[in-house]
This record gives sequence, C-alpha cells and structure tokens, in this order.
Amino acid sequence: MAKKREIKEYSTDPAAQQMLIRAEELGIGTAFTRADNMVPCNIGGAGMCCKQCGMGPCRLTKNGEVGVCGATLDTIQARNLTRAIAAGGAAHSDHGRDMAFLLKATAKGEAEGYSIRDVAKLRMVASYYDIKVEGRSPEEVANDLADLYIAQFGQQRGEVAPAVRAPKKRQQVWREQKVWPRGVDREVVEALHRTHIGDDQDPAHILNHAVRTALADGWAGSMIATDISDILFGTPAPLLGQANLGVIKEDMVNVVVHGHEPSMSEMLVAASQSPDIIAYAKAAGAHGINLSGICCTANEILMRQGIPAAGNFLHQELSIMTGAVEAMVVDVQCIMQALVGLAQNFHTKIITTSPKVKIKGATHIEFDEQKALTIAKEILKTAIDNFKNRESAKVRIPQIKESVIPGFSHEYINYMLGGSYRASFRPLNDAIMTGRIRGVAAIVGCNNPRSSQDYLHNLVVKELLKQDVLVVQTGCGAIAAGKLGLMLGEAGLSEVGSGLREVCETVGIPPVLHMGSCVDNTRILTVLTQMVEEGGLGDDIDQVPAVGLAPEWMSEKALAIATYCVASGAYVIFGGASPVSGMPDRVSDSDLVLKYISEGWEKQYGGKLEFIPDPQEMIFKSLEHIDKKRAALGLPAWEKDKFGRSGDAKMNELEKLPLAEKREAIYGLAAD
Ligand code: NFS
Repeated sequence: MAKKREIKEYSTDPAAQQMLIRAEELGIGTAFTRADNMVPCNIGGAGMCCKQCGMGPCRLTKNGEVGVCGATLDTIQARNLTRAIAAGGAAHSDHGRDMAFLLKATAKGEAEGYSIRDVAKLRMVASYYDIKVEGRSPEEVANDLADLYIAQFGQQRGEVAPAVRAPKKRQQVWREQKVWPRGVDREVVEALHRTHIGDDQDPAHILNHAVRTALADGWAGSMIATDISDILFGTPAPLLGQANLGVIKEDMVNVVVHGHEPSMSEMLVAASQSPDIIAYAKAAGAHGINLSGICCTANEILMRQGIPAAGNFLHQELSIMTGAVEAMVVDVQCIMQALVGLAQNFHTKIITTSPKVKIKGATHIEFDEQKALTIAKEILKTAIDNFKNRESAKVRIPQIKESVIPGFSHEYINYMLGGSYRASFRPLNDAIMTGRIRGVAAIVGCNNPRSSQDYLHNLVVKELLKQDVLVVQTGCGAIAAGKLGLMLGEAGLSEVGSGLREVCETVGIPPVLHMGSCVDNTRILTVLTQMVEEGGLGDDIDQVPAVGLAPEWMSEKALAIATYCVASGAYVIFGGASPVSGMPDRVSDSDLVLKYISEGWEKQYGGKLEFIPDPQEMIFKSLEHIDKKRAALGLPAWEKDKFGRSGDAKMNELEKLPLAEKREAIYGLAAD
C-alpha cells in the first residue's frame, strides 16, 4: 500500500519544501509524490527477475528455482548488473565521444564559436601519449589528440590509451585480471552480447567483463570527456558561484540549462552575454537574461563560468514550479519525461537539443556544433519571446540560495598546495601521514526521491568532516553540499575536526572540495594516482586511506562509476537499495552476487562495493576502512583533537593575550 510522506520527509532543502507546498496547492504531482504512489517491485528490485528473452520474464523467488532456460539466480543477477553498468558507461562514454568530435571540429576550424582555451592542458594531455607538441600550433596538437581519442571508442584490440595514467601497480592488476579495456564500444557491445540469452553463464566471469566495461568508462570515455572539456572550456579553478532556486530572478528572462554536455551549455553562456541578446531581452521588457543550471550541466558551467546552479536532480521539476522559467533547455541524461506535462501548468517551454533525445510535446531545436553560436542565440530568443506569456500571479521563487566556491580540479589542488613553482601533492600526503587529515572521502552521485533529498548526502558529509576526513564531491552530491553552504572557505569550518580545520585554514580551502560533474569523477582517479605517485601512501590506490560514497544513488551511470572505482582499488559504499540484494531471508544464496562484488572484488582489486542503507553504518564503515588503511601503511592512528594548535585557531587565541605576552608568543620578543 502506497504511503504518502510529509513534505519535510521529501526534502531537507527549505527551498524544495516551499516548492513542494506549492505543488500541493496546485495539485501537481512530482517525482516525490510519484515515488510514494509507485511501490517498487521487490523481485526486480532485488535483481531476481530476468527479462532478457521472450520465454520470461522469469521471477526466481524460491530456493533452487531457475529460469525457463535454466539460468540460476546468481547468473541472472550478474547479467542485470552488468547490463546496468554497460548502459551507464555508454552514457558517459558517448558524451566523451561527442567531446572528441568537437575537439576535432574545433582543431579544423569547423566549430562556430569554440576555441582551444587551455593550451597548457592540451599540451600536458598530448604529452601522455607522446604526441609531439614542440613547434606545433595548438590546432595541430588538438587534431592529433582528437584522432587518438576518437580511436579509443572503436579500437578493437590492445589497450585503451588513457589508462596508462593509472599507477604502475594498478596497471599490472588489470593485466593480470585481463580487464584492461580494448576499446570503449567493444566492451559495451560485448557486455550486451555476453548477457544475451544463452551466453556467458558463470556469474564471476560475467562480472569480470562488467569490470572491463566500467574501466572503459572511467579510464577512457569519461576521462576523455573531462580532458577535452578542460581543453576547450578551461580547466576549472576556484571562483564564486551560487546555488539553489533563489538564483532564479523575477525581473529577468530565466533559462534553466539541464543535462550533461558542456558543448551546448557553454555556448548558451556565451550567447547570453552577447549584446544583441541582452538588448533583445530588454526589448521584451525584462532586465536581462539569467542562466542557471540543473544536474551536471549546472556543475560544468558553475565551475568554469560561475553561472549559478538552480539545483540538483530533484530540483528540475521544482525550478519550473517557480513559474518564472521561460525555457528549460535540455540535452542528454537525467531529464525526467514528466517535465513536459509539468511545464504545461506554466508558460515554460521545454527545449530539447540533442539528436539523441526528444521528448514528446517538447520543442526541438537541434544543436549543431558547426552553427553552435547561431543556434544558441535562436534558443535564447525563443525563451525571450516566451517572457510575455509569464503569468505573474503564478510566480513563487523561494528566496533561498547559498554561495559556493567550486572549481577544484586536480591541477588546481596541485597548484594550491605548492604554488606555481612547487606544485605538489606533498602537503596533502604529509597531512594524511601525520594524521591532521584522517583520510579522504569522495561523496558523489544522485538524488533519489525514495530518500529525503540531500539528507543522506549532507549527514554523511558533516559527520566525516568532524572526523578530520577531507571531502571531495561531484555531481548532484556536490550541489547538495553547496546548497547547504559547506563549500565556502570559512562557512563550513566551524563544524570541522581540528586537524582538518588547521589544514584548510593554512592552505585556504573549504573542507569540501567541489571537483565537478559526474564525468569528472575521473579527476578523483587522477588525484588518487598523484597521491600514490607523490609517495608515503603506498604504491597503489587501494592503499590510500580513502573511500567513495554515493548515499542517494539512482542512475546506471552511478553503478558504472562505482565499479570502475572498485576496480581502481577503492572501497565504495552506496546508500539505498542494492540492485542485486536478493532476498536472503527467503531464498538462501540469493546474495551470492552481492557477496562477490564485495569480498570477491576485494580479493581481485583491493576495492569493494557495498550497499548500506543506514547512514550511521555508512559513516562507521568509512572510518573503519580509513583507519585500517592507515594502520596497514604504518601511519599513526588518528587521534581526535591532537592537532589544531596552529593556524588561525592558535592566532586567535594568542590575539587575546596581553600585549607583552603576545609579543613573546608570536614574535619571540622578550618582555621589556
Ligand atoms: Ni550523475 Fe549527473 Fe545527478 Fe546522478 Fe544524474 S545529474 S551524471 S547521474 S542525478 S549525480
């Protein structure tokens, strides 16, 4: 029986709560209420349903039961999980492919409005693959790099190139386990082939290919996407931005950009700043044009351009509910079909732009990189023309927003720790080795309306910060922390453990570092690799005191990310329900796959994937793992309040002393 939750159970975000009250007033359904009405299928949810052929679907709910073809439960679960990972990896990687084509077109001067903004990054990336950079123009280098990257998708044999950036020991593990991806498309196709009726029927063997497919995502498709986004749009560095629905402005034409690929959103940003578009908006009676983002597109333009984020995944419907959005422009991924129906209650136009994504009832203005700026202007003019249709009586914008400082690329972290001439991860490693920083947690991933929006994300973040764990974030998790004000230098520090606070104060960083979109989880792989290479924290990623968490996961992409992180050596904890939980209370051995991706993968890769719904247990297991890794490295056990006697805290204390004592303590000057 469906249970209707209270509004405060839907979301911990006060802006979201205001909009959900508004939705109730208007009688409009949202993902939150649909989640109440749609009780999830407990058989499919546990991975116990096979619908791979027309003899089924087969639901295996009794001991020893098999499908019509004889497939056992663990084979079915392995197939289901592998297909999800393949779909998630395909989504990221197809984004990477389009970026590679865009780089090629830009190098050849065929992409209107795009240029190579970060030549230093281009040269650095090219040098990983021995592409000649000396004496060549950026376009020549970019052309070669684009060719090499495009080839990673269709490569049939050998090893995908970007994975050579992993620690040497990790590369050996992949070779021994025979999971080094050959080519991105090949692994995805083979995942679909192997999981077809009557193919691979050894669960461990199927899951090994899931690993290879996920690695093709993390160490190729997604890594390519991140590299090229930085090359074309600039490697992120900290800047000031804002997050939450309060960024929507009543007196402006509001355009919300939602989806994933920066190729389109960056061009909309450029178009929105052009004088002719601003004049067009003013002529329509608005004060100007105001762009904001949802989901990973929000992260892309927030961290590079400071364009505000209207919110994360569950804010997509709520932003339209403000009644002040002239157009929501979408490209690919995480776009709810419900948007079109919802928008009909207001004047908002839903504009699809990708040749891959159309939604019935939406306006389709197809994006084409050869005429990108022209099309971006056309999209914005469509939004401006819609301004006159806004009904002011329907406008309710929650006046809630927070400042955020995003943009912590691995290049910037490196620079920030050592300056231009001594850029290095040494200070970070040293802080971990002394115990000022206990370990690192990457807290990433989606919102899921089955749990209270942002609750798990922010609870886990805040508790780990108290324990001196440095937090890095991407995706919708990053926006959750941003909305709460945890991504500002001073704002979060009052709640941070004394050792971590000391490091943050000394270096001048927030305790929660925004590292970008979900595709940018590859930046975390790079950081971990650089920490290993810096020395003192072991010789492979699985030895670093670090964990990855996705407390509110829901997408197949999240499963692909989890798997490539595990295969890179990380302990990954997901909140919510496991897609392969089985029903161990009713069907013995229905958790074989669940155990395999934890204990089995740990033996092979040193990393493991676990699903832990209880946040306190999530936190406990994270700390236990970090401490275990510290002990294995021979590092001192973490001690609460051992540090924190230097930095701002000490100076503040000294400031309170009488002048003579202060002179002595600070400057070593003897009292007169
Ligand atoms: Ni990631 Fe980004 Fe958000 Fe989840 Fe969707 S936007 S790619 S999948 S919901 S974090």
